[in-house]
Amino acid sequence: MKLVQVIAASGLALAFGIQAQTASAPSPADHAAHHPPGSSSTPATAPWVDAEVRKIDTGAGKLTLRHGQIQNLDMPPMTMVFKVADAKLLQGLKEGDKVRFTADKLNGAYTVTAISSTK
Ligand SMILES: [Cu+2]
Repeated sequence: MKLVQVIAASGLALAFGIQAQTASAPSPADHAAHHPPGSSSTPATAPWVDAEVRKIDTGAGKLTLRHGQIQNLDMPPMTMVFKVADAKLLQGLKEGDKVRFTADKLNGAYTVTAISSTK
């Protein structure tokens, strides 16, 4: 009985490829989400990062964030200035707000592509 199960499992693993052997619960969609391509052409998959708003410059479309690790940009926690993809993203934000945001490198500039207050 046990041998039959092992054989069946091996068959499954072969059918689904090598990855099925290493993952206890294979889920191709989730797996892909944890490994974004890392290119700047995929802002939709950028992970949310916790941050605190330090400064807002609505006129210039910039804001200063004290942010945590940004995995898709391979950036450690720091305080820095970001451009915003759309000035509308700054609406409703104020200095000292706790936020979550996604960022990407667009046209060579670190840019906030989405941001929301976490209060
Ligand atoms: Cu940074």
